[in-house]
Amino acid sequence: MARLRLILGDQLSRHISSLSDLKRGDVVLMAEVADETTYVRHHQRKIAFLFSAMRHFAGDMRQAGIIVDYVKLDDPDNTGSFSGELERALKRHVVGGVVVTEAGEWRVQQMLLGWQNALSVPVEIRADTRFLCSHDEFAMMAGDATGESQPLLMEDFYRRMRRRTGYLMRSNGTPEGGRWNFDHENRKTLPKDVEPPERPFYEPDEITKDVLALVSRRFGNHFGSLEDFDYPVTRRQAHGYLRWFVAKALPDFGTYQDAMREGAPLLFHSHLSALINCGLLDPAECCEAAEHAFRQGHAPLNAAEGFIRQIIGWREFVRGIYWREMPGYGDRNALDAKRPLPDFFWSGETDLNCLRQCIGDTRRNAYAHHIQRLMVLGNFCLLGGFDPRAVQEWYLVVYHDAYEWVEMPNVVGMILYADNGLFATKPYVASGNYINRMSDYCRNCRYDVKSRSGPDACPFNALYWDFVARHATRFETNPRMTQTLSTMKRMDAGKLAAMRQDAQRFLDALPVSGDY
Ligand code: FAD
Ligand code: DLZ
Ligand code: SF4
Repeated sequence: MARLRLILGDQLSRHISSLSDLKRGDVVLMAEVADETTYVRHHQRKIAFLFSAMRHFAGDMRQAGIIVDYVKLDDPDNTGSFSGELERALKRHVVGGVVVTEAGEWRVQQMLLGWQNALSVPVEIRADTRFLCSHDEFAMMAGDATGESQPLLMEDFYRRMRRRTGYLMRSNGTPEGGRWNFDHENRKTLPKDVEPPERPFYEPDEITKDVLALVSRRFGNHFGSLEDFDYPVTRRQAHGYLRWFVAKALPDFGTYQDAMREGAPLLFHSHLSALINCGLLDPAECCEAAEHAFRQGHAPLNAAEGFIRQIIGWREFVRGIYWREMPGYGDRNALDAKRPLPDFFWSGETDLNCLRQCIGDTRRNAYAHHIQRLMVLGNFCLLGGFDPRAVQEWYLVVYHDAYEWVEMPNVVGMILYADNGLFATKPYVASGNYINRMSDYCRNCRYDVKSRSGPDACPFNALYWDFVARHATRFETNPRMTQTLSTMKRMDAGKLAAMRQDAQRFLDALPVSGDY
């Protein structure tokens, strides 16, 4: 008997497990539902991207002769939820069961798990084989089955994944270039005369224009803008963008991976995360393309290795952490951080130029690259002691690639140390000096990055030493913090106290209304 195949908005792949044995007569169900657009008030661009990608994906399937039942957001009978839409669809179609691939987010997975009891048909939930490491394999690596939990180190996980996938491995089982990791070569500042390559853009077609009008009408009061929307929305465009990245940006991706420049939000980054996360690109094909470029001599090893590490290392690793630690991971708050998020995270109106630039890029593009997210925005959130729940919500709202499975570990574990160092071996904190070294932001800032106290001093400096002093006892036994702590101990007590007062004054003066 025919079955109903449910495809969620981040499962836009013809190779997804729920479609693997699609038969004649089966119906593919897709639905734009209000609940998913508002459980957090996503950036307008994220909703537009995903709806357009969903509509194009449905169109491509129909062209291939597949029966697709697609429910639009403004369909008058739309119930607004996955459960409601599934129930309605089961009344429209005579089917013997439902097939769905497991959800990316714990919240939605709980919904899926409840359907078997709630509905009158069998519901088969399949593993998401688009990830390279299964839940069981991750649990095994983490020693969960034996009860001998190991410290979770990304580097160990990554090496295992390299061996298993064979990416950038030599035939004798050793890594290409004799080293696993070329990170030390990937921290160069961007010379003035190096220009990032011009990006291809994808003119909105009629489907995208309809979606942009819908989003503007329904979600025009959400964060961000829709102006100049030109991101890929089809499988063909996404694949073209991957090919462009590998040919034009990958060669310098590694070298300038940590650099930041005002007015250049993408630099040599791939800008592929949203396409990978929604299924239009497969993580394995991205790695294979990068490896191929290296083997053909079109990209250096530090670039190919750096890119592949982000995908088979960090991306798979944080997903493993998420499912291992849920539920409850989002409630962690090891450093007892309580401050509400300042208004400028939404408005972008702040005198701190680095934050203004990164928030501005985020508003315009629903994108900021990793170092902006980690070492400017994340660093500020950790130094300022902002409430982890508020920070999680912000990151989930503002980025077009944001889904809880990837956002949460990056926020809770990587930037906020709220999980007490489950996988971050030290808190990622830095003073203004780091931002000055890796960017040109400080040149156009009203604050003086070299100054440590007083009204014109860069706030990151006072915040940094205030953070170190505030948590000195906790980090005393952390060998990676020894040098920082001994520098603090050698500091003039009066100067440290003045910086700490400046930090307090700065934080207390931040406007907070909670509106966005
Ligand atoms: P590139 O720099 O070109 O990297 C290549 C790919 O590697 C990315 O497309 C992505 O798939 C993967 N990747 C790189 N770093 C990570 C990482 N730390 N975790 C997972 N995957 C990674 N990424 C998301 O996809 N969604 C999120 O919601 C998200 N939230 C983040 C929140 C914080 C606080 C931080 C510090 C990082 C977050 N990241 C998130 C990871 C990373 O910043 C983005 O994946 C990256 O900036 C996307 O841009 P890109 O495609 O140009 O990446
Ligand atoms: C992010 C998102 C949004 C904004 N809207 C929809 C939607 O209307 N329909 C849909 O199927 N998916 C949407 N998504 C993606 C889902 O939130 C995502 O599939 C789940 O979070 C995965 O667990
Ligand atoms: Fe940011 Fe400080 Fe530099 Fe200004 S001076 S851009 S606040 S790091």
